[in-house]
Amino acid sequence: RDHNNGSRGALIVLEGLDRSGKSSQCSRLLSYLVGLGHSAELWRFPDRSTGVGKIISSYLSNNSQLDDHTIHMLFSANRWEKRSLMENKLETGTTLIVDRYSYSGVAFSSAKGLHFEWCKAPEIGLLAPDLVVYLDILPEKAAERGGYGGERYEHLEFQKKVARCYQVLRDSSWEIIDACQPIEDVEKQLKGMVLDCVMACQKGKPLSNLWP
Ligand code: 2DT
Ligand code: MG
Repeated sequence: RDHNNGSRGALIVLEGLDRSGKSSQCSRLLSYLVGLGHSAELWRFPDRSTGVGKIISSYLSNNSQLDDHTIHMLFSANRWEKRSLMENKLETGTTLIVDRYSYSGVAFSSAKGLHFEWCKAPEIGLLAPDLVVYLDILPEKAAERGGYGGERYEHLEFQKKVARCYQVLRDSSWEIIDACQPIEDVEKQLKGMVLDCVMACQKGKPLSNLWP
């Protein structure tokens, strides 16, 4: 089955601290949508496969050092280099489930002390998500889950700052899910929100740009 009928796909973004469950929920969502006959893909930022992505990856694994402003702009550039493909996919009916987006960009860089509005500026003109879901978890709870890798930013003290920056960034359009619930409960709530969003986009909700 193909529910597409010439309508556009939805841009769905999951945000949250490290270990909040974004990646597992993204893959569950993908199987769910594909199972329903929708055209859907799972994307993530940073996309480490591109040239810019490789520089970012080396920075995150502490194999290189970069000025905070410089790496901020590279994260943004990494979204810009995917923008036209993203628009194309959406317009041809593919729904994109995206693991982190501009909100991570602003939250993580402003957590280092960079100016909030300065951090938002390079994101202007990227595609605005149709749905942003924040998987809400206390930094302490996320840390208790274990499994922080050795990457830059994967430390409780920094994650606490990131959590505060996400609070500043979040607006009334975001959906918030308590990520401390059992994984199946999170999944169930997420599926409902995502399906509503996919339907709204099929019915002609227009694409727009950041920041709305
Ligand atoms: P993953 O662990 O999800 O691969 O993320 N980050 C991410 C930023 O600082 N700026 C951004 O624009 C994005 C998308 C969050 C790797 C780390 O990179 C951070 C965690
Ligand atoms: Mg990580």
